[in-house]
Amino acid sequence: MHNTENLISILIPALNEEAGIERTISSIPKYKLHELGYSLEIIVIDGNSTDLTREIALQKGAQVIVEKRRGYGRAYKTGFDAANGEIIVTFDADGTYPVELIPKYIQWLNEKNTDFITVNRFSEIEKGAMSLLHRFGNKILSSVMRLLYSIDVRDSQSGMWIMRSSFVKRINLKSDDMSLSEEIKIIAFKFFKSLELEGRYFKRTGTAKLDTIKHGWYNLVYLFHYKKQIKFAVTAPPPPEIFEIEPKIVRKEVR
Ligand SMILES: Nc1nc2c(ncn2[C@@H]2O[C@H](COP(=O)(O)OP(=O)(O)OP(=O)(O)O)[C@@H](O)[C@H]2O)c(=O)[nH]1
Ligand SMILES: [Mg+2]
Repeated sequence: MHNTENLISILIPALNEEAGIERTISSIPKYKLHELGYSLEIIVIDGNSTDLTREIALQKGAQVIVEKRRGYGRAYKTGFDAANGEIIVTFDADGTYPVELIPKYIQWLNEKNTDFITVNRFSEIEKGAMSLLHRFGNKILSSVMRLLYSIDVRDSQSGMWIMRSSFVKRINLKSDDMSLSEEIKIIAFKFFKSLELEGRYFKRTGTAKLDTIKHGWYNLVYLFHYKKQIKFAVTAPPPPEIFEIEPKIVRKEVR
């Protein structure tokens, strides 16, 4: 990963999302972001889909990386390694997240000098976008996360994040599964300057990859398990550049 100024990397994990990938990529406000002085790279991390996801993504101008190893978290770790932008934005390939708000979120990232922003889906949920069970499970996971880690996050499972590459370079992510979503927030809110902003959540296009009970339980257990891992979450900051070190002036008495 090298760092390119004014480049935004948009990362979209996708597993059999032929129904939603086109709309998701089309809804990215490319012109608005260009007006603000940014260029874009759109990277779809495809989990070896058996439908037309890859073909549609390429047609829409995205780069496609095939990550055969299963898992949402695995896909993101591969995507982070490939991203070249100084800002990284993530969301699902199913049309659920408020992609049209990216310029606003980037403004916040810059004005508040923030490392990581997560979007709260609960601020406005379209009818039918989240089942009662799903809502209940999300609330429990978020409450447990707040209690265990003393961080103020309402939506622990949101998958839309806006962050700096300098943040991504300094963190060690463990999870290969859906629990990567809570892990990245724990690290961001405990050790970096982070914000949770109002968002929206729309009804999904295509079929869910999430098994509510299985992933819900796994993510709950992960919150407890991660307590022992958190000490490995952040790597030391890079050493200061040589020119930042104050030169020592040694005076020799001249007789
Ligand atoms: N590459 C890759 N992508 C995945 C994998 N599992 C899920 N995804 C993608 O990750 C995103 C999140 O999965 P979803 O099924 O939408 O999970 P969710 O958002 O919690 O559930 P919904 O509210 O039903 O959308 C989607 O874009 C999926 O296609 C995987 O194993 N590999
Ligand atoms: Mg989704």
